[in-house]
Amino acid sequence: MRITAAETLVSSPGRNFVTLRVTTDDGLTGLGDATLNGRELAVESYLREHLVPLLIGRDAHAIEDTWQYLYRGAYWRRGPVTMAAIAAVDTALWDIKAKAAGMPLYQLLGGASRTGALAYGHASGRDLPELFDSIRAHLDAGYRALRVQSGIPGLDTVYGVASSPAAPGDRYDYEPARRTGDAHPRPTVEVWDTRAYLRHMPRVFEAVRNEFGPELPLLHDGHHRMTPVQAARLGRDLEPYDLFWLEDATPGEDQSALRLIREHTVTPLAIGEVFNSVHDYTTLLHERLIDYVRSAVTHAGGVTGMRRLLDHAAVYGIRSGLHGPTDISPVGMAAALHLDLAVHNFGIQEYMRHSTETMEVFRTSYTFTKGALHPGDGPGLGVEYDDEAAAAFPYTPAYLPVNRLADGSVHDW
Ligand code: GCO
Ligand code: MG
Repeated sequence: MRITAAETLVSSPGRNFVTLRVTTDDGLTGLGDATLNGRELAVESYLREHLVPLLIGRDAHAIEDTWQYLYRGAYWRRGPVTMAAIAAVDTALWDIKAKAAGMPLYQLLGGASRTGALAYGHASGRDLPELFDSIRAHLDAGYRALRVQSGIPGLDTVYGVASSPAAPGDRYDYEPARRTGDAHPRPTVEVWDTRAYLRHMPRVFEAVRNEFGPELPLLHDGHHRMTPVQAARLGRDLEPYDLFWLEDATPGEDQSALRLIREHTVTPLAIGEVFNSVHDYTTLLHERLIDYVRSAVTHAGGVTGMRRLLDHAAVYGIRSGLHGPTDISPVGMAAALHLDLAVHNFGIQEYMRHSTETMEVFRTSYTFTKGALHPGDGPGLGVEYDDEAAAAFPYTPAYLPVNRLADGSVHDW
C-alpha cells in the first residue's frame, strides 16, 4: 500500500488547527494532528515543504521505519516543530493501518485494558462563588475529576480562569490563545505575583473540599510559574486537600527542579505538556520524580512516540495523564483515547471539550459517558475531516499571553 498524496489542512473553527491527510493507492485516508498553538504555520510549512515530498511513494504500512526515517533522517532531532510534524505523519499512518485492518486503532495497540478513560475537566472561577458554579456545571455534565484554577486577589487575569462564568464546552470556556482580529496581533500581557498566588491557593482548595467533600479527584496546574522552593511549599500546603496532582509546578526543562520539590512534599506531581520526546523525561522517570507524564500525542512524535514514552514510564510505575486542551485537535484527542484504552499504565485523560464549530469540522466517534471517554469502535481513529465545513473558518493569527511581574520583567507563562 503506497502513499499517493499528503496534504496539510489549516482551519480555524474557534482556534487554529493544522491537520495532515495522507491518501494511499487503495483509496484509504488517514488523519494526523500537527497543531502547535501560536506557532501553527511553522509546523504546516515543515510538513508541506519538507515531509510531504518524502512521503509520496512510501509504503504506508512501514510506520516505524517512516518514524525513524523522519526523526534520524532530519539530523536535527527533537523540538516541538519537528516532533509535531512527525506526530501528524505517524498518527495518519496508524489511522490508515487500522482502517486497512478494519479495526479501531486501540485493537492494534493491544486491545482494550479498560472500558473507558477517566477524564478531567477544567473548572475555574474568578472568585469562590464563580468557581463553585463552574464545578457544579462540570459535575452536572458528568465529570468525575476536575482541575481547579482560581482568580487571585489583586491580579486582573490569571492563567486558566475563564473570563466569564463557564459551563464545559460553551464558547466562553477558558481560552488561552487570544484572537484580536488584527492581521498582526501581539500577545496580551498578564501581570503575575507568585506570593499572592501561594497565599491564596490553599484557601481555595480548603473551600472546595469543604463544599464538595473528600471524594472528588482535584487537580491543579501551576503552569511553570514557581521556583522549585515555591513549588515545594505549595505542594506541602496543599497536602491536606489530597490533590490528584500538581501539574507543571516549575518550568519543565529543568528536570532536577522536581527533585527538590519531591524532597519536600507527597503531593503527586505531573509534568510534560511542553516536552516532545522520551529523552525529556529520563531523569524524571529513572529517579521517580514525577507520578504522571503529560505529553500530547500531537507534540511527542505521534502514537509511536507516545507509546515509547508510556512503556518507558510503565517500568517505573509512572502513569499517563495525556495533554488534552482544546488546542489539541479532535484528531490528536482521538489518538490519545486509543492509547488510553490500550495501555496498562493509564492514569487520567484531560478533556476540555471542543466548541460546536470545531466539532463541525472534525466529525468524531468518541463518546463521554459517566465521566469517561471511549474512542469508538469504527475502523481507524474514528475521525473524519469535513472540508466544506473547514472552508468557513480561515486561519486567524492568535497568540498565547505573555506574563510579566509588577516590575515589568518577563515571567514564565
Ligand atoms: C493544560 C495546559 C494548556 C496550555 C495550552 C497552551 O494543562 O491543558 O496548560 O491549557 O496552556 O495547551 O497552548
Ligand atoms: Mg497544563
